[in-house]
Order: sequence, then C-alpha cells, then structure tokens
Amino acid sequence: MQGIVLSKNANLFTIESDDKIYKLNASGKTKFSGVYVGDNVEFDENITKVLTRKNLIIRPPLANLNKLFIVISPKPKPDYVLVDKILIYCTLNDIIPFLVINKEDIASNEFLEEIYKTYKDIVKIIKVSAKNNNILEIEQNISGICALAGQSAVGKSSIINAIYNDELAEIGELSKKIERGKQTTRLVTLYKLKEGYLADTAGFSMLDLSFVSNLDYRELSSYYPDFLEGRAKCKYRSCLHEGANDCGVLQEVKNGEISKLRYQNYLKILEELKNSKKY
Ligand SMILES: Nc1nc2c(ncn2[C@@H]2O[C@H](COP(=O)(O)OP(=O)(O)OP(=O)(O)O)[C@@H](O)[C@H]2O)c(=O)[nH]1
Ligand SMILES: [Mg+2]
Ligand SMILES: [Zn+2]
Repeated sequence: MQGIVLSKNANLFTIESDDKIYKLNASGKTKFSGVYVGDNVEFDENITKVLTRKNLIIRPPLANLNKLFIVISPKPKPDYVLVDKILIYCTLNDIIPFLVINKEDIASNEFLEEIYKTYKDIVKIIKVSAKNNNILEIEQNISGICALAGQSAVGKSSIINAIYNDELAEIGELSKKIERGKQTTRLVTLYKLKEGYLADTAGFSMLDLSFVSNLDYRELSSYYPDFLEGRAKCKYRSCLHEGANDCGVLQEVKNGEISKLRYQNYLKILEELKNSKKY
C-alpha cells in the first residue's frame, strides 16, 4: 500500500491511505529514523519504502511541504526581515508562499496599504481574522501539505484552531481530542482537511531559518524578484548593491521602483550572511 505519514512518535506511525488511517507500530526490521511526517511511503505491517521527496525541513521535521502561510499582524508589529527570509527560504525549497495578515479586525488602512505596496507583486496576500473566525481564504488555498510560519503571538495557533473547528468537525470530536489533547512534546502532526493537509507544529514557534548559513551572500539578490530589472542595470555583474553610484538596484530604490523597506532589509540580511560562519 502507499500512503502519507501523518504523525510519528518514536516507532509509532499514523499513515493515511485512501482516506483510511493506519496505525503502525514499526518493528526493528527496517530503519525508521529516516521517515518524516509528510513522507509518501509504501507500507504493509512495516514501512518498506520512502518515495522521493520534494523537500525536507529539519525544524520542525516535515517532508514535502507545498505551501507556507507566513503570518503577520498589526500587533506584534511585523518583522519584515523575517518575512523576507522566509520568502527566500520558500524559493530555495520550492514552497509556495502566502503572506497572511491576521488580526484584520484591528488593522488600520495605513498598515494594510504599506504591506500591499511593498509585497503585492512579490507574494499573494491574504487578510484574515482568527478572532472573527474569518479564515476562509486560507482554507481555500490549502492544497498538498501546508504549514504556518511567523513570529510569536501573530495568531498561528488561533488560525489553526479556527480552521479545525470549521473543517475537522466532520472527522469527529474523538479523534480531535486524541490528536490535539495534550501535545506538549515537540511533534509535528498533519491534519487532513478537505483539500490537503495542515501541519500542526506544536512546540515550534517558527520554521528554522538555517538556510542563512548555507546561502552564498553573493547570490542573495537573485532571490529578490523585485530587484531583477535593477540588477540588469548594475555596472558590474558582481555588484552586491551596497550603495555604489553605478548600481541599478540603488537607482531603482531612489526613483521608487524598488521598495526602500525591501532594500534596507536586503542589506541587513546581506550583512548577516557575510558574518555567518561560512565566511
Ligand atoms: N484582535 C485579534 N487578536 C487575535 C487574532 N488572532 C489571534 N489573536 C490574539 O493574539 C494572541 C496570540 O495568538 P496565538 O494564536 O497564541 O499566536 P501564535 O502565533 O500561535 O504565537 P506562538 O505560539 O507564541 O508562536 C492571542 O491573545 C490571541 O487571542 C485576531 O484575528 N484578532
Ligand atoms: Mg502558537
Ligand atoms: Zn547593484
């Protein structure tokens, strides 16, 4: 049989296949340390094969992530450096990003305008309010394996709770209680929704951004689609866009084609990469 790993706790696996759930107590016959939540596997009473992965994220441990909802809110104020890092992370790992503005109920027009101005051409933006149970646009975009990321207190858990109340109700109270009851350990569980899976990454406040240490700083600007035209106008191909007069990116920042915020944060990430252990 072929299925998808929904959860893993030591040797205990939950696998979904054809809408049925199989609990597997994997014995020592095969090696299971290399099997992750999100993996497509072949199994009988044991897991016999892990199919090729699209990607693998280490913290939280999750395979085959398709979409990532980057959550921000008016309060706490967005950390746009973090947003930009996660966007780069998505590009590196072949993940479709969404920028989710939560707490729409307390968002000012000014706040919303700044975000749309800065990000509308870079990533799809979704406005929601977990408090008002208005999370439909997230649900509509769930396909394949999805997860939420973002700073503490932006409302990730609130969004997950709102989605579960809405969608998981059909699956039944019992399984909900068993699976979500007292999840104090740092485990990842996938919940099957109508059109895909949502990862509940209890115990992890956000995705690990360890890419920072293995991305070459000289490559950084190539992960900025909004810098593309400016880069073509730089005098030197090796330009890092740090402020030289003959830099096309800087010119576009000055004439308003590139967002100042994005550029300033690019410089911060560039500095971080230069100072990372590799160099
Ligand atoms: N006004 C308003 N408050 C919200 C909304 N969603 C969440 N909150 C509040 O924001 C606070 C943080 O929400 P959480 O869901 O715990 O945030 P989190 O992102 O899971 O935080 P961590 O688990 O620390 O990463 C709580 O007090 C929520 O009640 C919303 O849509 N509107
Ligand atoms: Mg939380
Ligand atoms: Zn340049």
